[in-house]
Amino acid sequence: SSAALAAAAAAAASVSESSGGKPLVGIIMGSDSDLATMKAAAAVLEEFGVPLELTVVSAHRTPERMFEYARSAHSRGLKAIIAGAGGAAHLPGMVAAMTPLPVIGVPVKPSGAHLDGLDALLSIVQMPKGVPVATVAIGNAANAGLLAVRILASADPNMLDRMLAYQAGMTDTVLAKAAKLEQ
Ligand code: RP5
Repeated sequence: SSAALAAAAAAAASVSESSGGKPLVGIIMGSDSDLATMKAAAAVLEEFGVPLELTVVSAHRTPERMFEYARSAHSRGLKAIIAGAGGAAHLPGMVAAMTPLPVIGVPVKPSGAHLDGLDALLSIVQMPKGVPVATVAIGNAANAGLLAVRILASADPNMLDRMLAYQAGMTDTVLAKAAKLEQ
């Protein structure tokens, strides 16, 4: 709902404020109905302390807003854009066409969709040579968040340390489970 989206956007803004920084990652989605999927990307960024912004930008319903968003993103200080959409999911590709920033596409499976998100996946992943979109699995917005963190980590030693700690934590969790199974 739009109330949920407003709450999520406000939470994103407060993360940015509390870290004293302008947003480094922009999360956009074609519809507020995508929020249930896309909030996982915001949760990852919040966990890593990455200032973010989050809003709805629709390629088909608000094309001029998409143009403005994509054109201004790099000069506003964003370092990466995560774009999610379902169905004929043109948002990530169109945004990638209008920004020099890395764009991560999230194929969203809208509820009640007939094609299970495969339409969105193919719309996002089949970009022509020259206009890349890093595409994650259908619905896997968490991985989009993690990829954005890795992009930031390539130029930020603190973020690199956090990613190393996250990976070590994952390894420990799996090893602990394996040890339990072996008992
Ligand atoms: C896409 O159509 C959106 O990204 C969403 O996944 C899907 C359905 O949107 P709504 O009709 O729920 O607004 O553009």
